[in-house]
Amino acid sequence: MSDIRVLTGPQVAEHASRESCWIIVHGKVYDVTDFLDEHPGGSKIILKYAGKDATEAYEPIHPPDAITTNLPPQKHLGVIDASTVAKVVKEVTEEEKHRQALLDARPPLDNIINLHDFENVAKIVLPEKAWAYYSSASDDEITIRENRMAYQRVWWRPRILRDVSSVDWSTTILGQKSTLPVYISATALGKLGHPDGELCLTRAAANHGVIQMIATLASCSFDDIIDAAAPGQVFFLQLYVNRDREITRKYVQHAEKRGVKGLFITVDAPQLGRREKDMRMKHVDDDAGAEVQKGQDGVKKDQGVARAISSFIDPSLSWKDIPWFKSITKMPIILKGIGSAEDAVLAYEAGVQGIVLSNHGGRQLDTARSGIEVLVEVVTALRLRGYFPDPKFEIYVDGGVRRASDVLKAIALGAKAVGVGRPFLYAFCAYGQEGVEKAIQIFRDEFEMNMRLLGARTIDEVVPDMVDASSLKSHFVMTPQDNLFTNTYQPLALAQFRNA
Ligand code: PPY
Repeated sequence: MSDIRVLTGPQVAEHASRESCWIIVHGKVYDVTDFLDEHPGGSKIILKYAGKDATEAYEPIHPPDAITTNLPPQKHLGVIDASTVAKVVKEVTEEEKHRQALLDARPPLDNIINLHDFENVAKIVLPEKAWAYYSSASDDEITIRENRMAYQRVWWRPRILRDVSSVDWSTTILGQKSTLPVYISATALGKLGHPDGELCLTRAAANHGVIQMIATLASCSFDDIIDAAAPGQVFFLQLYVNRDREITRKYVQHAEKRGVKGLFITVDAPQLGRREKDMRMKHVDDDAGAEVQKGQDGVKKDQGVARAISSFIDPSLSWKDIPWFKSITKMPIILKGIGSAEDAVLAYEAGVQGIVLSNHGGRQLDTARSGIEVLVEVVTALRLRGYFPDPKFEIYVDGGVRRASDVLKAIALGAKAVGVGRPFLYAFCAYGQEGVEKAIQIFRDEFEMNMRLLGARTIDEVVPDMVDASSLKSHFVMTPQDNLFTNTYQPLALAQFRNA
């Protein structure tokens, strides 16, 4: 190992310009000069750290191995002699002090009794930019709100006198045991909201037999998450398909080798939706925030967001690629982001093992319908062709789920399980691992109550006759207002005048 070059702080500091730009990340020195214009977050943010240690800015936003996989080996210059780098005494900003005070004043976890409570605490304690990135949805945010409302257009037809002294809501998902008919869906950039990031999910899931879907764009590296797993803990992987299929092949095969039990390929994001809350944040402070969504220099910001994102996700992905995925992995393949019966039929005929009826938490195509509404037409179309029910093809739904009763409605209508993303994310942003455990406990309590009141002792007894979904397609029916949701929902803002 004697050929590892050791560099000093002053040596790195000499390369602090666009012409020659070195940065330090996790104790290693990289020459990123040629990468400046390729960086999905734009060159400006890298130049801010030119000649310096960028670890703190890098960490919440990138998986630890992002830099090593993106830069050719000759740009890995060596390690830094830590004694030669001046210790940066981090100034605690007023905003940070205020945030700390808010964190200290959080409601005790015992007072958290539903999933909306987590969202409300997260909204208050998260750094503004993290909240903007997590909570934002596309365009007018119609779909994110519809996701919630759609569940309220499905009404119960309960059964009585069925001896519900014992009820069991455990199930299997892709043949894997799960204590809940719910899996933790992928959300990105967990360290923006909590220093331990997605590991909070991993540890909580381990303690409660819940399956975690690991996001391609998690802040924690895939291996850090798997290394933290309990023996036998089950994971799925959410995949953004890279333009460079070799990178994708290696990533998928590595995941399979490490025991991942299902590959959820995201198919609804050939380009990232325009999320205005997140975009506005960049205009408030151009040098911070969810870097992944920033424009390249010289590119109009609203264009730049999408362009930057499209730079690593392959928009040419098509049905023709499915056989290739089947050839590189034996993991079950699930298409995540189906929004119509036509595509559900194509997915079945393509021989994948499942689909997620999802609109990406309202973050992609605005006014796309909710997963629960799409479920009804999908089941009808599949049944017509003799494709449903089929134990080898599972249907999942995600988006807007805040109650066990939402989950049970999806199951009654034909879903095998339901994905829950933001509520678990908000739970760990607000309370770390303990928050996630509490969220799981809340689900358990709600499942117990709802199944008893519904007259269903097992998940198999949650059947279509138990729901009246006749209003689901009527987007204008009146329902009582959902105050918890409405009170946590933050309306979109308009552009502000300077100095206003
Ligand atoms: C999302 O933000 O909706 C994602 O799916 C994650 C993401 C993050 C950054 C770039 C592309 C996708």
